[in-house]
Amino acid sequence: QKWSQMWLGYHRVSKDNKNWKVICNDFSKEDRVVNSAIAEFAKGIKGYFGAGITEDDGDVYVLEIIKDTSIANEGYSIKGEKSGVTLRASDENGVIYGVFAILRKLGARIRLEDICEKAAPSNPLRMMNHWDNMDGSIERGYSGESFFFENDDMYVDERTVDYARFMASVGINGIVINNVNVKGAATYLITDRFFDKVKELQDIFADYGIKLYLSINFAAPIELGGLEVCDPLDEGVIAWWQAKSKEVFEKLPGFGGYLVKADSEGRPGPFTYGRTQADGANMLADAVAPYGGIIIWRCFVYNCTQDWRDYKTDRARAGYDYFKDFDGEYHDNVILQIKNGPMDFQIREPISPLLGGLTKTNQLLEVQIAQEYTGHQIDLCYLIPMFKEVLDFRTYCSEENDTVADIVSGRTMGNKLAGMAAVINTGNDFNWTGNDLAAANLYGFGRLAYNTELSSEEIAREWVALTFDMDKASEDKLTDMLLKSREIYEKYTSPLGIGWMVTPHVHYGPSVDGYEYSRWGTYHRADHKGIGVDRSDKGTGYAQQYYEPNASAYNDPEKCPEELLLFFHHIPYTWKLKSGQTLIQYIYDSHFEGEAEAEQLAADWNSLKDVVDSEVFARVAERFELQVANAKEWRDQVNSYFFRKSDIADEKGRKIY
Ligand code: BDP
Repeated sequence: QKWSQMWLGYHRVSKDNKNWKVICNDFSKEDRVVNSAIAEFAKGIKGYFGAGITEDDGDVYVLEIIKDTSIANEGYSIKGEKSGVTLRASDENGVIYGVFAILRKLGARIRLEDICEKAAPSNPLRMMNHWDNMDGSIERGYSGESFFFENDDMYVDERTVDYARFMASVGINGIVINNVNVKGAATYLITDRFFDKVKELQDIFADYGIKLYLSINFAAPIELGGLEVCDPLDEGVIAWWQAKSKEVFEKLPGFGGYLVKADSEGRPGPFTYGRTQADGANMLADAVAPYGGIIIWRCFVYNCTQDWRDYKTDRARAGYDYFKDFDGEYHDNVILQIKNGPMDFQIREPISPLLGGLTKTNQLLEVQIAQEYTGHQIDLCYLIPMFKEVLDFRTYCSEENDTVADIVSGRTMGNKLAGMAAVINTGNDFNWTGNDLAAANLYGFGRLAYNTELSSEEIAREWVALTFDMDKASEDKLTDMLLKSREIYEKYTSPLGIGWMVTPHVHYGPSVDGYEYSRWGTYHRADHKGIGVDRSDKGTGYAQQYYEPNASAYNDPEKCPEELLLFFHHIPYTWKLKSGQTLIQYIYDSHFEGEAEAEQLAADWNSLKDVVDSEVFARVAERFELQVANAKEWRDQVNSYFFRKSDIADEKGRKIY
């Protein structure tokens, strides 16, 4: 094996090796996606049963694929009986997703006659964003190098095909292959220098029903076109993007569109010319509209050179402040991509007030499964429970259908351009995700984006059952470890929503004041009396960006959800929490507990030694050792820091340095 097959390992589940016949009604077996689906089915039954696909009748099982236009786009219905399974779908993606659904059931040892499922995607767009650079490095990558790029060049191989299989197996239908920070050679991805190679990759994706997208450089008219400016209202610039887009869509038929990070962290954008984000997005949108393309415009726009002395400037406000006023002005083929929180992928943040704050604009929720701030795929941190919280959040943007899930599925506004995107956690490591257990986030994001109703536990159970070949009790144990892991990570890192306190730039391990006196807008404002950022109406006013009753709840420390208390308020160490603990005691207790629970996770993993493949076991065990060391560091630095600031002793008399 050259690389892990993750959840598509198809380990043997039964001795019943009777062959299968595949019958296709109204779908052509020659269709590229249907063809991939059948090839996958063949792989699956070979692994699960040692069976094959046959043209013969006789004593065989039958997989019958039927075109049924009453089924929703990309949806499927699967129904089994003793003699085989019938799969109904209205389009090719429905066929491949249906086949993967059958394989999931078979892998979970469900009997043919018990297979019965009807599904339709919750979200029209289900995307992965690679932060892969063309030199092969990956921004915030913790799993090796890029499997698309190397030495400013692009390559396509068997691994890319496996990657597309993995993505299709969980319902991903769009992939942005390059980093949002588009520099150097990546600017040339939309030129002849790379069209052929991009096309090759696009063809592989197309075999699995996936559209390819590219991040573009807003300054491309200057860098590629030799223009003086990239002002979105300049006629030369408009003409340049129109001609360029015509070329791109001609060279790459079926291409999805552009993802744009503008005016953010040093990237060029419309602000340079006194233009708005809407001006920038709409100009590009018009250039790709004739070809059915879309513009995914990121809302991660903030001042990254602000003054920490200024208590009124608040990075959390920026997205809303920059984008809200133009609600209704973004063109129909623009979709704004909004990070789940207002800051940046911390272990705990409130939900971005832009989600639902916009009521006339297409919205794509952005989450990060690359564990930038959540343990670098060293520490175990199953993120699906966090994503569920985001999706379930009631924004109060309308009387009904007001959750984030409603907004990004298109239910709230009845729009078609809606969905979810994740910054992906893959690389060319043997196991794809650095930590073998981090694949649960890769699998989980896709499953959740396809069906936001699935619970974190259902997803974890599926992933465990498909990935490992072990007894029920061990499956339960591993599932339980995954489900607890986010809370554990939160406990030993930053308390009650304050975030940051990480080693600057690297973002792994503690450094309580690491970002405190810097320009990034990421502060905890701890002093000898208390900690937290006042974002109420007496502070930065961020809480007022929400609808009622959220705004009032966040505004009042008595009503604010406690897990977000320090995000919204500056709180004295002696403040009594609902549990009766003081804030300082909570900081001590949670850090001691979190570290102890990290040790328990490591012990639980060790108890699975005999039921897990020895190489997987060793790889993961090594990570848990590092996690425990990391948890100790966090515990000791955070506790010591706040002990020294507050001069209040731990009630339980534990050792604080
Ligand atoms: C931050 C990362 C940075 C990314 C940026 C982004 O630290 O590397 O470029 O987000 O989302 O989390 O653009």
